[in-house]
Parts: sequence; structure tokens; C-alpha cells
Amino acid sequence: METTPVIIDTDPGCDDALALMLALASPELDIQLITSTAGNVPIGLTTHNARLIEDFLGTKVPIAKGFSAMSVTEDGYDDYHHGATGLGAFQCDIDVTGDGLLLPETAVQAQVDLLMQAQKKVTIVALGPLTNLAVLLRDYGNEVRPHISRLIIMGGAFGRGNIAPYTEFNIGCDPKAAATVFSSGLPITLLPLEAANMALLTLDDLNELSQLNRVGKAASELMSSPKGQAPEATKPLFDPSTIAYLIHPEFFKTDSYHVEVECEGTYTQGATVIYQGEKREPQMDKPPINVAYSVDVGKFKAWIRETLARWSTHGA
Ligand SMILES: [Ca+2]
Repeated sequence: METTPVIIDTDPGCDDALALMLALASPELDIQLITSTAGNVPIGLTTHNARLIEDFLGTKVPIAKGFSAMSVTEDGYDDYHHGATGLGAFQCDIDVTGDGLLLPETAVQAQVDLLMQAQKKVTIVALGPLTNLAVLLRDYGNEVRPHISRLIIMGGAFGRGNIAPYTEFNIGCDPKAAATVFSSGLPITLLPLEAANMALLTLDDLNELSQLNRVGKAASELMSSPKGQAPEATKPLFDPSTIAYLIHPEFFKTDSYHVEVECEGTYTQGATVIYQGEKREPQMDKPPINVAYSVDVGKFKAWIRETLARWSTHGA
């Protein structure tokens, strides 16, 4: 089978952890590097969590520690949804050994090294604030662009946000980074809040996952409701939507839009402004962004079950 080479930039994060479990079980993908970024929890924890998930799964993809955006402040993290550790109710009894998985290079240097040596163009999947990718494109853009196939990004919203009325978390943590990446001219697909918000796992779904195997049980713990919320309020499948799109784009409805990031607004900083043919749409000076607005929830959930089930017998 021809596989797609992939770098995953991530801030684990409960739904990041599930996205990693799905990506690393998918034979269609060749995950070559995992880079951490600050976001749901601070950079030390997201890096630790990436290593913890890999130790839990028994996988050996190298990990490189990334940057912490200036704008991610102490109270800017999301430990409400992801818990103090970043991995919610997931109880992992494994000590992180690292086993040499953590590279000495920074995330951006590791991305550059991989891209410059790649035989095939590499897809970059971004599951957190876009700090690392903005630095990569700002400092090494000319060199690495020919080696990047496309960017698949979880972030933004057509309408209401989730950390402010019009601001989604990943974009809102580092709006200037997002603006840099969106204006790069690289082919981009954006999975915004609206697509993933359609796909909530129900308690029955979680029970079914937990019966599959130990990875399914972990996925169920990761996606269960945050402490203090009603148990039926499970977490939306934000980050897993990128992996599903990469393998099964036919699950999603998408269209091309001119997307800008509000970097200055007093109340709207970090908002994604997605033009849909309005009279005041600015002149296009870059290719449009492919944005998902809908997903086939039944197929998406069935794919999650089938993919996690692969961990049952011989790993994945
Ligand atoms: Ca994330």
C-alpha cells in the first residue's frame, strides 16, 4: 500500500491523544515525526503526554519539543476540559521512559531536517496552536515549501468560537501564527469547530469503545465528560477530524473560502473571518482555503471504532 508521509504537530490534550491513537493505527499513514506545541496544557506537559501516549501504544515515532506561544498565558490553557495532566480521566499505569523517542533538536529543526531529506512530499497535520508551523514557514519557508504536500489544520470557526464569542482555542492562542500559516499559499484544509461539533460521542459510543481493547478503553476515558459536567456531555471529536479527513475526505463536505485571522480586535482577537461571497470580500492575493462545514457522523464514528479495534491483536 502506498502510504502518506505525515508530521503531526500537537498539544496533547485528550482529543489530540485520540487523534494519535487513530493515526498510529492507520496503515494508510506513515507518521514520521510528532512535534509538541503548547496549548491545552504547558509545553512540558504536552511533550510528556506525547511520549506517554507512544509508550502506552508501544510505537516508536520520534518526538521533538516545540515552542510555547507568547500569547499562551498561565490562564490561557484549557485544563478545564483536559484536566490538570492534559489527559482528562485517562489513567495510564505506564512510566514514561522516552526510550530515546525525544529528539535533542527543537520541533522546528526536526521538521526542517525531515522535510529536507524527504523522498516524497510530506503532509503536516496541526492539532494545536500554530506557533511551530509559523516559525517553520517564516524562517525556513523557501527551503521547506517544495517538500510540503499540504497542511491539515484543526482550528477556527465559521460562527461562534469556544474561548470567546468568535474565537476558537487553537487560533486564539496564537493568532499571528495562524495568520502567517494561512497566508503561506500552501494548500490548506481547515477542520473548524462546526464540523467536529456535529460529531459528539454518546455514552453508548464510549461504552462500545471501552469494550474493544485497552486502547479503546483509554479513548473512552479521554473523551468522557470533564469533571463536574453531566456525564452525557462528552467531548467533540475536534482533532480526530483531521485524521479522518486525511484518510476519508469523502466523509466531509468542504468548500473553498477566503479566510483571514483577526489579529488585533479588542473582542475578536483570534477570530477566523471566513468570507462566503460577501460584498466586501477583499481581493484574493493567495489561494483559498478548503474548509469543512459538515461531516457524515455515522461514517466518522464507525471509522473510529474500526481503527481503534486494530489495536486488539498485534498492535496496529
Ligand atoms: Ca489539540
